[in-house]
Amino acid sequence: MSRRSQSDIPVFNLLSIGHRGVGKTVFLAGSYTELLANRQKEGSQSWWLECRDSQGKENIEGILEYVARTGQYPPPTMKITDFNFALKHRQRQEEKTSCYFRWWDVPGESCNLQNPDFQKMVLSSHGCCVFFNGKALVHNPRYLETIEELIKQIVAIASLVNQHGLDYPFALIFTQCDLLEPGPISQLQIEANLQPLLARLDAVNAKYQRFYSAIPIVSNQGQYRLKAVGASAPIVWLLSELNKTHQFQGQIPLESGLKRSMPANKRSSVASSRKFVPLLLMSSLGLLGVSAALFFAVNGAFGPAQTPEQQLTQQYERILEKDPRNFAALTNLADLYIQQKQLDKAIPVLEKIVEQPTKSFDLHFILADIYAAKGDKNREETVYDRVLAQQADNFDALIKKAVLRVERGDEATAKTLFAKAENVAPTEDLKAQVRSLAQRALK
Ligand SMILES: Nc1nc2c(ncn2[C@@H]2O[C@H](COP(=O)(O)OP(=O)(O)O)[C@@H](O)[C@H]2O)c(=O)[nH]1
Ligand SMILES: [Mg+2]
Repeated sequence: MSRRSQSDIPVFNLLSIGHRGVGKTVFLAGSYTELLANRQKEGSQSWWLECRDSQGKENIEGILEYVARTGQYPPPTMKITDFNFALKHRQRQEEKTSCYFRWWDVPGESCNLQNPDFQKMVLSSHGCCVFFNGKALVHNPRYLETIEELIKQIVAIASLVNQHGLDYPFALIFTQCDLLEPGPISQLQIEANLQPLLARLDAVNAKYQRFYSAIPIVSNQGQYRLKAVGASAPIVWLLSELNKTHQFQGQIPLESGLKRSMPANKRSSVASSRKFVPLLLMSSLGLLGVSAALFFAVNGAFGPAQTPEQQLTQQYERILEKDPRNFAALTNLADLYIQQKQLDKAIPVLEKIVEQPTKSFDLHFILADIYAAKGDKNREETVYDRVLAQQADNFDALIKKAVLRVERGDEATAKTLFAKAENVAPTEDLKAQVRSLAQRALK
C-alpha cells in the first residue's frame, strides 16, 4: 500500500480577518483546546491540531495556561500572529496528517487591499475566517458602520474569486455568542443585521458558512479553562472544503488561481471593457497585475461613492440610450442635472424636451433662463417663439419676448407684444402691472 509522502500533504494558508478585540486569539486557542480532546479518539472524523513549530506551541499553550491560572481571557499582548499547524487524525492506531495550514492573523486596520502586505497575504491564501462580534451585531446598531471598510475588502475578494470561477471558502464567525440570549432569536438577529454583507456575498456567489462561536471561561474545582463547544467547526469546515478541492485540482492559492483562471482568449487581446482591465494587467505584470486586479475588484464591487442623485442620473441616461425620446426620462434627467448645477448637460436634454408637443411650458422657460444666464439672447428668444407658435396667447412668453425686444432696440415689436400681454392678462390687477412695466421699458 502506498503511503502518502510528506510532500504530498497539502499546505493551506488561512487568513483570519477581524478588528482588534473581536476574539481571534480566543477563537484559535478555543479551537485548539477543543480539538485536543480528539487526540485519543479513533476515527477519521476526529481531528486535532498540532503546532508545527516550537514557538507557536509555546504561544498557544501559554495562552491556555494563562486562562487556567487566572480565570481571565489572555491580554492583547499575548499575540497570535502566524502559526503553522497540522490537522491530524488517528487511523488504526496511527496518527495521520490530513493537511498543513498556516494561520495568518490580520488585524482589521491592516485589511486594505491597497496595502501591499495585505495584498500578498490575500493572494497567497486559500480561504478565510472573517470574525464579527456577535454580541455587538445584536446590541450595537452602529457596529456595522464601524466595520464597513472590512466588509468592503471581504466583498472585493469574493467578487474577484467569483469573476474567475475559483473555489475560496469564507467562514463567517460570530464571536462571544455566549454573551447573547440562548436560543434562535439571537441568531436571527445576527443574520438580519448582517444582511447587507450576506446579500453582497450572495450576489457574487461566494462560498460561505456562518458559525456561532461561544467560548466562555468555566471553572471546575478551582481549575479554569476555555469551554469551547463547537469552536473548531469553522477551521474543520474550511480545511475539509479545501481538501475536497485539492483532490480535484491541487492546492491553488488565490494568486495562481487568478492567473490560471484567465480565459485564454483574453490573455493577449486588448479588451476595452473595464472588466478585463485587471485580466490584461495580470497577464502582463505578474504579481503587480494581480494586485491591480484586487484594486479594481474593490472599486468594481462598490464603485466610487455615488449620491442617490448620481445613481438616478445614470439610470435615466441608460434609458435614453435605448429610447432617446422617452419624455419622462428626459424631464427627470433635466431636473437632476439642474439640481446638480450641471447646466451645460441640462441644455441638450431640455432642447429635446422643447421639441416635443406639450401642454406645460415650464421647462421651456427654464431652458430660456439658462440661455439668458449664458447671455445667449438669440437662443433665448427662439424658445419664446416656440412657445408662442404653440400657444399664441401665452402670457409669460409674450412678456419675456417683449422685454427681450426692448433690450435689442426693437421697441415697435415690444409695444405690440406688451399690448397682447395686457389683453390676455386674466385680471385687472395684472393688466395694470403689464401697463406699468411697458411704460418703464419703453420710455
Ligand atoms: N465571553 C466571551 N468573551 C470573548 C470570547 N472571545 C473573545 N472574548 C472577549 O474578547 C476579548 C478579545 O479577544 P481576543 O481573542 O484577544 O481578540 P483579538 O484581538 O481578535 O485576538 C477577550 O479578552 C474577551 O474578553 C468568547 O467567546 N466569549
Ligand atoms: Mg489577538
